[in-house]
Formats: sequence, structure tokens, C-alpha cells
Amino acid sequence: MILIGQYDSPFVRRVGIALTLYDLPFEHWPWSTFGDADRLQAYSPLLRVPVLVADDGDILLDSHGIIDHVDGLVTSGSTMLPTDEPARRRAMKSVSLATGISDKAVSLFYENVLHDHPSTQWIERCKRQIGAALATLELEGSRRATAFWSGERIGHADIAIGAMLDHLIAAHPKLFDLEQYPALREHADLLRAMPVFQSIYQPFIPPA
Ligand SMILES: N[C@@H](CCC(=O)N[C@@H](CS)C(=O)NCC(=O)O)C(=O)O
Repeated sequence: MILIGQYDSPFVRRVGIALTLYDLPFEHWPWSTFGDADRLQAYSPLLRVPVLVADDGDILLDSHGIIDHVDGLVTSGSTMLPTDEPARRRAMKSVSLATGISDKAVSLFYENVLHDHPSTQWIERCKRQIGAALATLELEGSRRATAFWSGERIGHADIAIGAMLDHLIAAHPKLFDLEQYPALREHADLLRAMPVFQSIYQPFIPPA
């Protein structure tokens, strides 16, 4: 398998971390969506990452689709999503909140750097959406009684939240302060201490 995209993308990083934790071998092509756009488009018509090239050459797009495929490659007992309800749908909701924040963080970043006249209305909307979703995750985290989001071992929700927080703080250091979200800050610290979060990592590089 080949994973295309840089690890400063929270979406690419969550896939890289999942593949690593699953012990699934993969090659990593750290292509930039801007700098490598020409060669990327052959794999990703939307010019987005992550892209996963399967061993048979099939191409998977979007971190959700890729993670779903990757979960199918491991034995059901070892997938990083609970199998029983309501734990499964709760974990999926947390993943959606985290990746939704990342969507908005990316959008907010592009609004500021790619537009001569960024829209105040759009910026305020993104900030409001990110703030409300962070508060929702903070509440979930503060009520949690387990070491990880969905139990005693790491799962996709933890990975999505950890990747989201690192990206959010790196891309918008002046806008979001983790001190306001103690449960999330504590969880980010726990995850950052894990070797996989340190090896599957790249400092944030703005598009050029
Ligand atoms: N929903 C997608 C989002 C992927 C995404 O937005 N990736 C960003 C990198 S962080 C990207 O490719 N941006 C380039 C663009 O949208 O033109 C996923 O979960 O993979």
C-alpha cells in the first residue's frame, strides 16, 4: 500500500497512525497538495489528500473511506472502532466532530492565506463552528471514565482528536488555546507521548 500526503494534514496523519498501529506495511509519499499538484492529480482528481493506493492498484480517497477499508484488513476483534452499540455510534460521532473541526480549520486557513480579501463572515462562522465542536468534545472528554475515548485502548476517535488538536494549534496558534479545554489538553498530552504520534508527524508547513 502507498499513502500519499504529508503528515501535517490531520487527515493523512490519522490514516498513517492507524496503518502503523495495525502493523500494516505501507510506503509513504509525502506529496504536497500544492507543490506536487501535477503528479497528485493522476491519483486524486480532487487534488486532496490522503490517497491510499491499494496493493492491487485501486485508489481510495478521503480518510473515512480509507479507514473503513483499512479496518477490513484486520481481524474484527482488533479494529479500532467499537463493535457494539451505542459505543460504536458514539465513537463515530466523536470522529466526525474531530474531522469536522479539521475541515473547518483547513478552510479557515485557506481563507486567510489564499484570498486577498478574506471574508469576515466566513472567518467568524468557521471560528464559531470550531469553538462549538471543541466544546462538545471537551464535554465528552470530561465525562469519560476510561483511559481512551472509547475504552481502555486507543481507537479511531483518539487518533482523529489527537491529529486534529495538533493541526489546529499549529495552523491557528493565536485563535485557539487548549488551556480552555482541559480534558482535550490532557488527552492531547497523553497521545503526544505515544511513539506512534511522534513517528507519524510533520511540523505544519503552510501551502506554497
Ligand atoms: N474529508 C477529507 C478531507 C481531506 C482534506 O481536506 N485534505 C486537505 C489537506 S489537510 C487537502 O487535500 N486540501 C487541498 C484542497 O482541498 O485543495 C478527508 O477526510 O480525507
